[in-house]
Amino acid sequence: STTSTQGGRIDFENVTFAYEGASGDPVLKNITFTCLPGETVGIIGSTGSGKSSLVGLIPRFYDLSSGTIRINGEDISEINPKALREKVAIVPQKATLFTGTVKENIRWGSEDASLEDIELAVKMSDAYGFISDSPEGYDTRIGQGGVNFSGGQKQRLSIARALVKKPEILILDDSTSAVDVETEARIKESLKKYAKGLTCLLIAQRISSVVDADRIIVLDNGEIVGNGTHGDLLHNCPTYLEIYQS
Ligand code: DGT
Repeated sequence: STTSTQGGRIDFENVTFAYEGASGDPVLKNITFTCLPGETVGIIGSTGSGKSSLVGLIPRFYDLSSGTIRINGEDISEINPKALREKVAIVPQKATLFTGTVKENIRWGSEDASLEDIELAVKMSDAYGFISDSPEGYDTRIGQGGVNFSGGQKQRLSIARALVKKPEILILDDSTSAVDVETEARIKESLKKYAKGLTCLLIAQRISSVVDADRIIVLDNGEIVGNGTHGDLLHNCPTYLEIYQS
């Protein structure tokens, strides 16, 4: 069995964005790019370059100052919030788990997910091992703030929570920063295998997390300064080369 294989197309058209009340330059300037259904697109750039702000616009955490974002051709400002939530799953930088069981935490927001859906989601996020190692399995209680889980385990649980929704678009905002390189590779492998058509946006700090993406978008100070494969960017994007060599 697989999760949703219908990936979503994303189009940013001349998107400019400033936080409400903030003065100075907008955080994102004239952003234009497309992600095709099923593509994995990395987003890289220094701290404060606008990566989290950019992906936060897709589930409409914030309103654009100007420009348009489309999902499968439809302007996101015209998609009803519930439908948008079903299409786009975002795993934020800081995983937020609540006191409750593992199962409740994974099901949060997708209450009718079957045990089978949950099982597939935890397999894809590489959480199956530590959940089944625990005597209470899915009924293991998560303490306040998830104190009884490591940072990497919490990230894997929140990736499972996103996957169980069977989204068309999965956004991982630096969501594997606390897992080791082997685990990260396993998660990417199983996403490729089980969530074939899923469109993935992957914010990363380390280049190694995005080298094998179909494309990588490079942000610098709120602007796109590169958009291509790892090989392309090494040749034609000084900012990328700089991150690579740092
Ligand atoms: P990171 O996560 O440290 O790698 O940085 P990015 O690339 O994800 O950047 P981002 O989008 O968090 O921040 C871009 C700029 O926007 C930066 O100057 C900080 C500012 N900013 C971020 N969040 C907010 C917010 O909630 N309100 C205001 N006024 N400014 C914000």
